[in-house]
Amino acid sequence: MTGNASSAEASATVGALDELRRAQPNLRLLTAAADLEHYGRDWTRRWTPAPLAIALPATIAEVQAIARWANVQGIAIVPSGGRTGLSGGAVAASGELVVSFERMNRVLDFNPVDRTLTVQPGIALEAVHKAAAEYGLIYPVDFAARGSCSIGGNISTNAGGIRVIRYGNTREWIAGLKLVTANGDLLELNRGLIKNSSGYDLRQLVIGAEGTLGLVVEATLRLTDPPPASQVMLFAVPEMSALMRVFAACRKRLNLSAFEFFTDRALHHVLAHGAQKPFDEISPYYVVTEFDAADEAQQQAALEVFEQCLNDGFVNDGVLSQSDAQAAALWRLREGITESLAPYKPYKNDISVRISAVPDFLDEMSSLLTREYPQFDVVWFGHIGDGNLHINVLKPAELADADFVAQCERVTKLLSEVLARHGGSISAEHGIGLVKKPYLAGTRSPAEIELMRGVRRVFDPHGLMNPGKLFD
Ligand code: 2HG
Ligand code: ZN
Repeated sequence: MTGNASSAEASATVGALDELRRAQPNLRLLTAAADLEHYGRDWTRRWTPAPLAIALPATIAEVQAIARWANVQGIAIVPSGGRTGLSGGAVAASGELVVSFERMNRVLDFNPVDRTLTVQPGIALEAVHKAAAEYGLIYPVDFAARGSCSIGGNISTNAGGIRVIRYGNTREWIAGLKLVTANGDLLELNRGLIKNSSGYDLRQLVIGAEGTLGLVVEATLRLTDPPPASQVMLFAVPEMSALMRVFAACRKRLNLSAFEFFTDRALHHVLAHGAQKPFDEISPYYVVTEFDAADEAQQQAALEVFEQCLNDGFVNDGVLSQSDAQAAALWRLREGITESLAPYKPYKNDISVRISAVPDFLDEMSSLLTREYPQFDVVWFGHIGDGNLHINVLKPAELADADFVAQCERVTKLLSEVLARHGGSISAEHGIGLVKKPYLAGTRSPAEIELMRGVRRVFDPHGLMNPGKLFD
């Protein structure tokens, strides 16, 4: 493109923004460089933010007006929640309008009969937890970014987290959605119904669509009873092949709500970041599991599982929480990993296979990573009880970002082939966004991708809703 053409384009988009200002005088719009930078990126730090502007609507009517304006002007929209995403789904690097839901962050309604909480999309997950607790109930989806991530973003990636083995993903807990489509229409999807056998479930299509089918402007969340009192146990595990054996032993006797693992490298970083050392000896693997422990029989069962695993050689050591504070300290070892690795600009994989495929997949993955990454610190952890593993490859300080990413992408290509052989997915819970887009074809068939594109075209014929995410 010539300099003239791009400057003509720039003044056209500035004109378009003036048009939006005139049409919506109360709409808050930000254009300062620091705001463009702040709202134009997520936790992936790979792209240089370059949005046109940031809109902070306060009402659904404003969101509709924005969508109509964007449709007429041909301007792309990037929806923005807590921007804690790890796949680049909220990155605005090409003159888009970022629509931040930061001001739409309230609880709108609690219905005690339906046991639902209706919220605006910008509310943080932790605020949802607190609101549910005020009514003696829980919203059970939970993960480390709870304080910063927003429900709108959770819905857009079908977020999972640490209690999926008991409660499932976000998808299971969305009773209804309001969606503003690309042409500014407002759809009310499923309206909180438990039973609704009336054709395609558009609500479920929107969950996990990463903002490519429209803007989620309200959500009705299902709540449930709080679980019984629980305990947390940390195991030191001597070898990889024992991990799923420990899982089987725990699952047989205990009512599990979480089963997570991490490696010695993860422990190393989390300890360096201030966590407390759990055992004197270092083991190659660790498991954190949480289970119901409301009575003595359940607590006794946990001790017996530990003894059995010790006798079978599946674990070397263990610690059982005796208080909420101890449980929180054990959880910190797992939940603090991402933050402890952040200074190393890690390259991330978030992959899944069926639970039954985990042992064979782990074997193959482990040889691949050992062979292909001899030069890097590679940290594994994740939700192994539901088949979801996180791999973080740490960037050596002296290596240029682009070289590092290129090396990791070559290995991810190989990893996606291993995943395809084991029937797995290149994105378990973080979404495809920009980061995983090149590997989508390893997880979804050409026919599926074609149908997905077709759905996208129906919802958004001009391709203005979070373009470039999921697929080109
Ligand atoms: C977690 O399970 C998150 O802690 C983040 O999904 C994973 O940082 C990661 O790779
Ligand atoms: Zn995770």
